[in-house]
Amino acid sequence: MSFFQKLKQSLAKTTQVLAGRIKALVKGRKIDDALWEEVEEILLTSDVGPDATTELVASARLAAKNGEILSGDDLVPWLRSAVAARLRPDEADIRWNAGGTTVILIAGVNGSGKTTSIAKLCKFLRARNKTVIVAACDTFRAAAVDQLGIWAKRLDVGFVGGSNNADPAAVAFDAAESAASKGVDVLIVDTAGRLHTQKNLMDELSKITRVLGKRIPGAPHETLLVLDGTAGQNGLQQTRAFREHANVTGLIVSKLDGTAKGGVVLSIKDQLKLPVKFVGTGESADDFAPFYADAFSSALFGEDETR
Ligand SMILES: Nc1nc2c(ncn2[C@@H]2O[C@H](COP(=O)(O)OP(=O)(O)OP(=O)(O)O)[C@@H](O)[C@H]2O)c(=O)[nH]1
Ligand SMILES: [Mg+2]
Repeated sequence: MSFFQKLKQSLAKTTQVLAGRIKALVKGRKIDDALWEEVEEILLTSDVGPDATTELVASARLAAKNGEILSGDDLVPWLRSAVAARLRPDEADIRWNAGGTTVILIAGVNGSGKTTSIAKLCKFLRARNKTVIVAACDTFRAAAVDQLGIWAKRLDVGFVGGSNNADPAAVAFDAAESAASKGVDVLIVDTAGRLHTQKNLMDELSKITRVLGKRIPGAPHETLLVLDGTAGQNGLQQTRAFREHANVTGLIVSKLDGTAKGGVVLSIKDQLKLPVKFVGTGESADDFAPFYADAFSSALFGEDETR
């Protein structure tokens, strides 16, 4: 199945609420104020967020006035392209380190999907012939190290892990050393889940960041925060907190398959001004898609791929 098909499938719940309800609402209906209010309510239900909702509805009203939206049936395709336009500047490839190993640090709250997203990223990179090492810096739990080790073996990537309770920053340094000396393309660093209120854990994240930069200039080149898509607006709060401690460069939104609020990606874009780089669409290593605004928007509205 293509990335697009998976994305579309994982957004099915959101599509049902969003496009499904809008389509049912506008069918054969005349465009009036009452209709716009209902459209607004549907967008908010899908977690599109107040700013994007207000702006989308205002531009749609204008488009209707200008004759670009003649009947209710024109509305869904119009929204699809308006949403794509809002998200488009968000498209982003990985920030590659042209001079050596690209280091990607993965952070987030407990259970957000960090380790699984790393497995997915490994598979994505291996399919592009990149060599990869993963570092298990979640050293508090032996199970966490094992979980990453098992994925590494399965996905044909290198693995660096410390002993139980090893200093996570020391493991990060060893991994950077190993990746740089072997000329590996990408090093992905897994970290323990943490809350912004846990000061020592946040300090530890800063320390891991510093140590990586000591061995590989400019590292980490990406610090990706994994946000659980089902957490809705809480995810926005978490991101703000993490940004105070780490130079977050982008987001992975996981578990889109488990929510009807996939519109949260628009809220993220409005409020955080951070690029969404990948989305998680299920529990297996294949359930992952790079973020492209047009594809996302088409999938969100249940339409076919536009390019
Ligand atoms: N449905 C679905 N489940 C997911 C997705 N990503 C992760 N999960 C599940 O979420 C749970 C937690 O995933 P992990 O990858 O272990 O999360 P983590 O952030 O590494 O967790 P900690 O290391 O404990 O903080 C697991 O049961 C995963 O299978 C996704 O995109 N969709
Ligand atoms: Mg983990």
